Amino acid sequence: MNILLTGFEPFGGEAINPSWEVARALDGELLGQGRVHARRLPTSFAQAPQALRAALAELRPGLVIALGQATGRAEVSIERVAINLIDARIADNLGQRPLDQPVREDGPAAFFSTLPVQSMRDGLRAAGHPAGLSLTAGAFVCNQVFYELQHALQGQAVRSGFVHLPALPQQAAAQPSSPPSMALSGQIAALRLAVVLAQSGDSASPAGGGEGSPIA
Ligand code: PCA
Repeated sequence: MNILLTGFEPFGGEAINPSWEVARALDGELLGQGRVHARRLPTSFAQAPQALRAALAELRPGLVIALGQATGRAEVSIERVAINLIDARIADNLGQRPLDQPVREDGPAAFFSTLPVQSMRDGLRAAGHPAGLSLTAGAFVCNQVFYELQHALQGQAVRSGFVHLPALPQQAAAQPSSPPSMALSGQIAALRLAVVLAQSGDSASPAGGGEGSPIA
């Protein structure tokens, strides 16, 4: 089985993005039932969905976890819901700042993650990795990619979802407010385990969002 792990290029004037550093560190690893394939997505509303769809078509993955950076979060943040809204707080890497638009004109208001989000959180915490569930991936490029991912795979027995990562220590140190951070080695270890945890457990959320059956 192919496992697709995506990360984003740096954005917002920063030189590094932990999401891509984590994805590329795990590229090629055999984890659980599959092999990780890392792909870097542009932090661009115009380009990211196309790059995501190209990776899905190329790899036909059995599991997809998209990663992004969320400065200010203190834990590995497992997203539960993608919303049909783009409302950019800052410009993307092509200078675009769309406001109050749907991701897809014809799409539903939201999609749930089909990852086993609770058992991923519990397994990460039991192994000593700070982790939690989040009810919003924001309204920037990460949420757009999460929404497009769930839209592309709806009705398929492929688990998919999104995980936001804290800033790296050097990113936090460069900001006057010193937001929370997590070392890259800790982020990599947490995601290595998260990829394994995502392959077992029950993916059906109480609100109904998953296929419900573990990956064989
Ligand atoms: N984080 C941004 C986009 C790219 C990234 O890593 C977000 O949370 O939308």
